[in-house]
Amino acid sequence: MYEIQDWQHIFKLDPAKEISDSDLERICESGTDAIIIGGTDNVTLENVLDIMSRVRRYPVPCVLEISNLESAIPGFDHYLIPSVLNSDNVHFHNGMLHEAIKQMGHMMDYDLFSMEGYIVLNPDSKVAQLTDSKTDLDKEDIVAYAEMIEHLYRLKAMYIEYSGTYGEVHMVKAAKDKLINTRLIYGGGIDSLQKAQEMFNVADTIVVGNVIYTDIESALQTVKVRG
Ligand code: 1GP
Repeated sequence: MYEIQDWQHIFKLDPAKEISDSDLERICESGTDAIIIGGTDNVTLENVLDIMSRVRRYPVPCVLEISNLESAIPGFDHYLIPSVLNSDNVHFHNGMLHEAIKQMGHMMDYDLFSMEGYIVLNPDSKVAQLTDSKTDLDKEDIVAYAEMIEHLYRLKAMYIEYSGTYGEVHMVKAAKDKLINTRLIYGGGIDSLQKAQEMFNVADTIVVGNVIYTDIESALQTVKVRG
């Protein structure tokens, strides 16, 4: 249940954004496989704790995608650690993780953590700007990252992140074609069942974020991709 391998559809909630109790209930009871709590800006201990305790009212798995050390708190079913492989800044490859293990390694249950090999592709996204990601990649670049993640890093997941914009299907497919054991997660700009289906035809898991806050009905429609 808490394993990435089992997830087809995920809703990602941004702790810095407001969501009503009734919308949250609909999201948590939608039949999605998991709720990821994660964001780029203004992610604090207080807002992560708040959204975690609200999601906890429902039986859906609740997972933290770690954005900073301050907000990495106990109580989640699982923890995802993004390693942004196309960032020019080593902090976003393993620097934050190194610091986390120095501070908290003695009490970490490593079975609860999975690393994601992140490739950030929307140059205008906050995450690309924060992480100094090199986003002008072509198909060969993506294929090389997929092979690196699958065969050398051997990570459970490769995450193609177009946060805020709908991505290029052929880029996602190029990565997927190289993956065997590593799961391909796609996120970015899914705001309809049609886009959800198109990306789900290529990726193993789709992540739906922003549309939760702009058009909850369309967000809920996307869960229909689940088999
Ligand atoms: C963001 O990949 C997720 O980290 C989802 O993207 O917010 O654009 O849906 P959107």
